[in-house]
Amino acid sequence: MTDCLFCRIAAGEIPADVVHETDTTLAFRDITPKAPVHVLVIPKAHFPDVAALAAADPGLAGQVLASAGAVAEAAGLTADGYRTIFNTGGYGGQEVAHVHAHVVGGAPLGPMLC
Ligand code: DGP
Repeated sequence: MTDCLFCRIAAGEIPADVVHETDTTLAFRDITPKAPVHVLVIPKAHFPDVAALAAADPGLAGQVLASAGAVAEAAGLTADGYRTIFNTGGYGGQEVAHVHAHVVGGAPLGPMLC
């Protein structure tokens, strides 16, 4: 989708601080981090939210989760713990309608939401 911000990042049209990439997924630092480590993991293909992704392509949903785990491992988050969040829709606080996992950690998170 040419009008989708994260599709444009996946296509390399908009710069991002990429920390992990596979054939099907991309992980890059959030532009407004809410924690010392705050990375977004997306499928390169466009799906509006996690429910749509899981319904259409469960294998790709698993690849997004695996990439989130790889990001956490590479960032050194696994010993102390971290959070993986999928916001969905307006009440869920989703601002970008291209499914993305927030991987946040590096400090105690308490009740913080992305
Ligand atoms: P959500 O509210 O769950 O849709 O999260 C969207 C996140 O995307 C938000 O934390 C800020 C981040 N974001 C928005 N625009 C950009 C951008 O252009 N680049 C990067 N790296 N992150 C962005």
